[in-house]
Amino acid sequence: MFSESRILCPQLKNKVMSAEQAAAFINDGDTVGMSGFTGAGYPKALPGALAKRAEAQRQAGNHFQINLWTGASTAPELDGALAAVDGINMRLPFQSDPVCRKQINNGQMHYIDIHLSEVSQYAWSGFLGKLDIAVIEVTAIHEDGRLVPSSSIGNNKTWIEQADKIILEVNSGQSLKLEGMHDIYYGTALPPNRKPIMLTKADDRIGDAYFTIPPEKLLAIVETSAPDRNSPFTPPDACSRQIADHILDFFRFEIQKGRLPKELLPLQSGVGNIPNAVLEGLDTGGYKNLTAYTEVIQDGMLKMLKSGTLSVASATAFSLSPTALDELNKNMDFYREKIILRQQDISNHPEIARRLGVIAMNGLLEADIYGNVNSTHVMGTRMMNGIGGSGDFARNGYLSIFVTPSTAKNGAISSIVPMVSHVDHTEHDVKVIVTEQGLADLRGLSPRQRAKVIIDKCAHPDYRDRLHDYFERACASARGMHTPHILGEALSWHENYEQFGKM
Ligand code: 0RQ
Repeated sequence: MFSESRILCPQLKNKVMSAEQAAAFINDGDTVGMSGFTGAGYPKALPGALAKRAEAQRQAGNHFQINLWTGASTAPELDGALAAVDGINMRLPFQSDPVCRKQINNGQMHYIDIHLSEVSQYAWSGFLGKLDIAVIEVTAIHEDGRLVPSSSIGNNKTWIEQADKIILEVNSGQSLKLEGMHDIYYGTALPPNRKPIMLTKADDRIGDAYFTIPPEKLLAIVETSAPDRNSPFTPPDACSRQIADHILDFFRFEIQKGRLPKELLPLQSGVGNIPNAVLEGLDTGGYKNLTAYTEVIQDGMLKMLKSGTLSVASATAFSLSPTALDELNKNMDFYREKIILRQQDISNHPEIARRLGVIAMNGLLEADIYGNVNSTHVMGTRMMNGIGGSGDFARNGYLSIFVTPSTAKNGAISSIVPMVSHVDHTEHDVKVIVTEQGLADLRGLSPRQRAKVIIDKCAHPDYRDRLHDYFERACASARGMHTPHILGEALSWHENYEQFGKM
């Protein structure tokens, strides 16, 4: 059907132009909602052309910055290219780009770090101001104007509906067989008009496979063929495997106790070494027919789908290595039956995470002895990436598991501290903490009980005595025995590491 062209709609076809011509529609001060989630489905050509435009404007003595909204992190061609020319005034809701990070921490770029499930509600409610232009990558355009989404959905539905004008990138590098994998739900509303979301299993389909746009909003179509970011996959190291083993033991124990079914509950997994090691462990652990209700499908989940360990994976985006992408593309007919891509306000929806009883597994920078978790701020002030979807799942899931090596920077920093220097996940949301040293199950424990378990099970032996000593002196100070602290000392713990925190 798309053998000649990926754009079959005659009415839209006459809007095809170069990325440079399309970039000319975007002006200083505009707020631009772009597609893209964890390096998948972001526009490939327009951001570079826009960066050139920003630079040229700057050379001519004109100010040129945009406010940039996306689904989550993107790629050097988008975040990196625009940040390099100081082209971003305000960024939201998540990034992991080194150039952006530097500017955010220099105070050059504003950044709103926000729960990924809430972004569309913020946009719909008008809290973020007006969205001028949406720039969305799609796979193809049907004759009747229906858009086949790309390798991520993210906030695309919201951007298309909210933006005054739209620019599309039609990427012929994306597999046409993505068609049918998407499930765009059109029933969302703002309070007081919300209805229950009738999704009761990870593989329920509740929407349509396509986006549509009002033709009068379309400014331009840019044709591209470049691949997604597709970072190579680092195989799990010894530390990740130890963490994975603790989690696998824990799952076995919970099944034995009758607190988890033998198919577990839908898995949510952050991206990276440790989550992938857990997925690999599950894949060789004799499990069958597990499900995933998560944000991102990474290499480990694809392998589990292939082996039958996982029967279905619901997400909003892919985050694959080149090898895994090749596997996906070669066997798309098989995977299309088992993968559903949803918009992020549904993939991360609190109502659904709570109903399905998601098992949330995410990374952290530091946890304190009472179970509060810092996922975002090095030394309490410097932004690493952002909270992403971790809060959506951690607070609302059945189990919230946080994973980390017990030390950072070759042992110079303890990941377990007396008091976190910034809180993303409070003691009320954190149920299990795991390091290579062991697993602390915090459910049913008071703060003082939690402190002992976290220090004994999770802290590195080099820091255990110091943490116990702190805890005992805090208890002896008797300033308050519910959550004992010596406040000045708790915070000065981080100052000792200041030299390691420069990013
Ligand atoms: O830096 O590589 O320069 O040494 O932080 O740490 O151990 O490699 O772990 O890659 O899994 O990232 C929390 C950042 C962990 C991530 C975080 C340094 C450490 C290293 C990375 P170097 P690791 P990971 C799904 C859910 C929030 C978003 C989220 C994250 C670097 O998991 O961004 O969960 N989470 N989203 O050396 C100083 C400490 C440190 C430290 C680690 N205490 N102090 N530096 N580091 N601990 C995805 C989405 O939502 C889209």
